[in-house]
Amino acid sequence: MELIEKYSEAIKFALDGIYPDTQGLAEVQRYSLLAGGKRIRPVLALAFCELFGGRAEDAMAYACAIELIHTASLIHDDLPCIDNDDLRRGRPTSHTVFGEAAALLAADGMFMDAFGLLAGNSALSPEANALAVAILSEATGSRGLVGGEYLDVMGEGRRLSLDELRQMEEGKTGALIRAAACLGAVAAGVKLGDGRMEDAVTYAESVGLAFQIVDDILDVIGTAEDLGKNPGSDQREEKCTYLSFYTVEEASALAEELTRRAVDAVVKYKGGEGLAALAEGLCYRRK
Ligand code: GRG
Repeated sequence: MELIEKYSEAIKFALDGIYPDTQGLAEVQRYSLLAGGKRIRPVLALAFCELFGGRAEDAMAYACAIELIHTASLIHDDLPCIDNDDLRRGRPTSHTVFGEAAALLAADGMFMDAFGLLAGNSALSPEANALAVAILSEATGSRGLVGGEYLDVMGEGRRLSLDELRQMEEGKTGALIRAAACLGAVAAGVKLGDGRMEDAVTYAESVGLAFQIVDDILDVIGTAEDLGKNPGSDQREEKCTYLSFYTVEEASALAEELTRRAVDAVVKYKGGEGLAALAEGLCYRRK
């Protein structure tokens, strides 16, 4: 996954500068934000910006904003009132180290700081920043990440239909991946309705769904060492996943088909092979 290698140092450097203090609330935020993770969402933002002729550094504030929201959502997800997990990104979860109140507030701060980064991106126009805020707000709020998570929590122990599962996953996982690609396009000056935006959306929706299917598979066949979190949580929490509808083989074939769709959306662009390889790498990942 060369694209991850290409951008990860610059992303790490930029994330490191967001909370420069090493004490108090900033210490709690840095603990999770700098714990690693694959950085797929910020990589997508930077890569789509470059694919469409923009400069990656102009999209960096957008890329960091998405990673802030993603990390905040993981902190909340691990809390006792939601998934009650004690391992994340290969480390004890935030609330097990700092306590529930500190973890909750650290994530709340990151959630709001993300929008400040978007609105204050001096590399881009106020119009681009306003569009970025609208896109990320939609992806994060009640019709996106938070709405999907609500359906997930409420669906525990209940058999969902395939449509309900798709709706939940589109919010929980797909929305932020889609927003990452769209914000990269916005940073390159691409407007809504432009064919390039549609290709970014096709790529991201296909990758997002394939990503979640593979996530469900890894939760069954992966190891804590590879994943950096405890596998088997879906079964423990009686969650409905794609493996409630498909065998591992069928689910893998579906993820491969979606990946082909994603590849088709970007290979027609000069430089699109990096994003194509990323889609394939994510489909065959082990963590
Ligand atoms: C506070 C913004 C905010 C949201 C609260 C708790 C919640 C609502 C949402 C949680 C949604 C959730 C846990 C979705 C899971 C998405 C997913 C597949 C995560 C794993 O992503 P990776 O593999 O993780 O990219 P790394 O660690 O590599 O970044």
